[in-house]
Amino acid sequence: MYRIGPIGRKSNFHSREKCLIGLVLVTLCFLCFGGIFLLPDNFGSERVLRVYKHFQKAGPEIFIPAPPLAAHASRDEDPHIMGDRERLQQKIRAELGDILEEPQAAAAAIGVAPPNEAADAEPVPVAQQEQPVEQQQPPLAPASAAQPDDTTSNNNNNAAYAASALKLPMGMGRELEPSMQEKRLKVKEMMEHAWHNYKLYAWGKNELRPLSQRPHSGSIFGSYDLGATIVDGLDTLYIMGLEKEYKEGRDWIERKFSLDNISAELSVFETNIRFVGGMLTLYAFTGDPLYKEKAQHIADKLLPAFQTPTGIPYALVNTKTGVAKNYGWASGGSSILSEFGTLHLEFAYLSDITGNPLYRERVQTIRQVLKEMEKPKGLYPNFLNPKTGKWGQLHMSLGALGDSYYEYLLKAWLQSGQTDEEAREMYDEAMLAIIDKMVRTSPNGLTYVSDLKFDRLEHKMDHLACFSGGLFALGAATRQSEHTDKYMEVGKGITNTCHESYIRAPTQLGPEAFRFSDAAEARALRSQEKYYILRPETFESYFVLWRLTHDQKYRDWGWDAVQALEKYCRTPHGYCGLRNVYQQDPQKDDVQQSFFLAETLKYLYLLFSDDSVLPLDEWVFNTEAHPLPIKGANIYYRQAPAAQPASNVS
Ligand code: DMJ
Repeated sequence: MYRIGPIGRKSNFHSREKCLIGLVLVTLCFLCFGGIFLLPDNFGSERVLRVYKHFQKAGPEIFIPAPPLAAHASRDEDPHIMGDRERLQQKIRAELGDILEEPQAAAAAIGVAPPNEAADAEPVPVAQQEQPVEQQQPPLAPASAAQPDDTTSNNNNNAAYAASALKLPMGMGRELEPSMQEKRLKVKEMMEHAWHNYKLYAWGKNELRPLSQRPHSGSIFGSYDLGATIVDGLDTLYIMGLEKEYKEGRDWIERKFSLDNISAELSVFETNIRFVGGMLTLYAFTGDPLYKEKAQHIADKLLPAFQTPTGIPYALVNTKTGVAKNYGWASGGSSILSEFGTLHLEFAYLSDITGNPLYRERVQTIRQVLKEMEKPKGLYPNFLNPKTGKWGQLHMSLGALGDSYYEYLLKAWLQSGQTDEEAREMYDEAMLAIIDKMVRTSPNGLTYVSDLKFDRLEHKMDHLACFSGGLFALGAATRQSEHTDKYMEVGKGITNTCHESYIRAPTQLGPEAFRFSDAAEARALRSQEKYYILRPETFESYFVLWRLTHDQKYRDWGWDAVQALEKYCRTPHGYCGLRNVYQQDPQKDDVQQSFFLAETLKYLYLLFSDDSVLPLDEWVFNTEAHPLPIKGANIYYRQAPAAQPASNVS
């Protein structure tokens, strides 16, 4: 590409001057125009303006009372719904006072707030949140007892309409015994520390370098201003009741977040789990249409990657040109199982809230390809060529390159309200093959899951595979079958082994990968496996096992980890990973990963919260720990009232 330099350019002072004058005039106009919008508070009565704004937001419902709720959502039957509505009504009463007496009375009489008003209502103040859960969040009925159609009927949108007016209360949770409350508050303080330093030194960039006190541009999202830490961390702020910080993040997303006009080569997988997943959770929590729009905007940018002969997407897509490709290093142009197999939850939910079936169709195609493929020994290799539809190298793993594919099989079934039987069957088949061919016990009785390369077991476990303790246990807890006990035994065993990998290091933090040999058990042997980058997987399993067993040891292990994070990873300006967990005084890596805010701190916080905070029979966590609602069991599912034709974006 050639550019004409200053010497070759014809000088033209007249047009430059004209440009300058034009610029000055445009700036002046802009200032006058802006002034008009800044002034209203100063003229006329503020009260009139407030009423005007409320009328604008509320729409016709403010005059026409909302229709009655579906039977199952009545005040008497569902105290969970009642609690939320009462809070919303209180909020509206406090805000509007005498101004809108009549419509409010009408809305209150039928037990529902005017929907648009409620959708825009401020979150419940943090001070009100630490109430006994009996008054706040009694659990909903399990999936089997729920009636999804009541909230999604096309003929009568009333229930869906009511659901969209609901907001998950911020910072919810039962009053805890003082020691647990203290632990929970400690994790919250860690989140504040991570967030405030990101805000101070890297706001709008993707991640923070705490030691250098500047943005981390080498992250997977590069130096583009995508605010990865904001989008990834926002639901954690919401759950913790960090209202001011949450609002800052929401505001940034509204004003700044867009993939238009940037030419970034994005990972389909990472963008999906962090950005689409993050936005979807925020939409479920708040009903704020901003998040639904953003989720769809991002997903649409990923769609060109699915244009392959098989429908298996490429790994990378350019947001401007739509050109997609795979990583050069991935087995002869293959796509990666853990990447193309970890889209299902987000795309299926996106179809349901937008009414556009396209997203679900895309992931269903992936499911069908995988279902019909012949599986060597019943296992899924990590690589699949999207053009030929053939497996690449026969490497199998529950760690890197494989992990979350298996996770999404179980979770797609859970998300569907346990109706997607195909997903559960595929999960059971895969996990039984893994137990048979890859799960092993060390001479000293530690259960681990090896990688399998062709016919050879590599007795090594990635830190990434530590999530599978929780996955096996969740599989056991959600269906009673002949495999239940085995799943639970393996789940507990793997979680115990991951804990061992932590406590065998002087830092009490686990390495990136650990091996089992005559020389060592649950220990990294190679220097490039000794780092810890603030990963969440072990804590994720502690959290799931705690919820399922209430065995105190999982909370104790989590608390030990909090102390280790504080001792070794905390710096005055955020949290860093470690280069070698086996050193007494390890060097820090100068990166505060966005998943530290999205996952690590969230799982630790939930570990010390009571079971009513995001109960596992109402929420399913995507692989980046963004909770998504379970269909039919969760009033925040917010399904769109009517299906629309497939968009032509593809
Ligand atoms: C996260 O981005 C997700 O959990 C992903 O599935 C794998 N690894 C990282 C955190 O370790």
